[in-house]
Amino acid sequence: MLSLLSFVAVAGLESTVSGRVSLSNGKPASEAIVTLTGAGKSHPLPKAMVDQRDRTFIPHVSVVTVGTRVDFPNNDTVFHNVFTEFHSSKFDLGMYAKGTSQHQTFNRPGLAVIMCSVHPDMGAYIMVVDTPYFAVTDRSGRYVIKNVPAGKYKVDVWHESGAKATQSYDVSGETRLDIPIRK
Ligand SMILES: [Cu+2]
Repeated sequence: MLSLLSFVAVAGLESTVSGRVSLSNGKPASEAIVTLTGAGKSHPLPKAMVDQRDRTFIPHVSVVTVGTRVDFPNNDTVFHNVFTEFHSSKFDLGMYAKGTSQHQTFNRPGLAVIMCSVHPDMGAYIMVVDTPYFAVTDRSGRYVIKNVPAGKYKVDVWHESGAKATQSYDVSGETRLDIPIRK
C-alpha cells in the first residue's frame, strides 16, 4: 500500500525546469524564448500587453498562448501605427493617438512580428504557443519554467538573431537544462 501511494505521488510530480541559453560564441542569449511542448493544454492568457513608450515596444519579446488577446496601448507622446506580420498575413491596427489602444487576438501558433509604419526602427516579437510551459530568458540567458509535469517534451528555443535549437527531453524531477543555440 505504501509503495503504491509513493508511486502515485511520483507520477504526479511537477518540477521546475531551468537553465541557461547561450549563443555559439558562448555569450548569454537574452530574450530567447524557451518552450516545452508535451503534456498539458494551454488556455488563453487573461491579460497580455505590448506597450508603446519612448518610440519602443515594451516588451520587445513576449510569449502568449493561442487565443490570447494582446492590447497595444499607445502611452507615448506621438502617434503610432501597429501592424503585425503573422503567417504571412498582416493585421493593421491603423494609426492611433497617445492614450488610446488597439488589440489583436492571436488564434494560431506562430511568430508575430510587430512593426510601426511611422517608425521603422520600432519592432517587437510575439510568439504564440499552444503549450502552458514557456519562458523568456533574462539578460544572463537564464530561464525558469515552473510546475512542469514529468514526461517527454519537445524543447524549442527561438532567438531574434536567428539562432535556435530543438531537442527532446524527458522531464523527471527538478531539471537543469542548459541549451546552446546556433544559426
Ligand atoms: Cu511608432
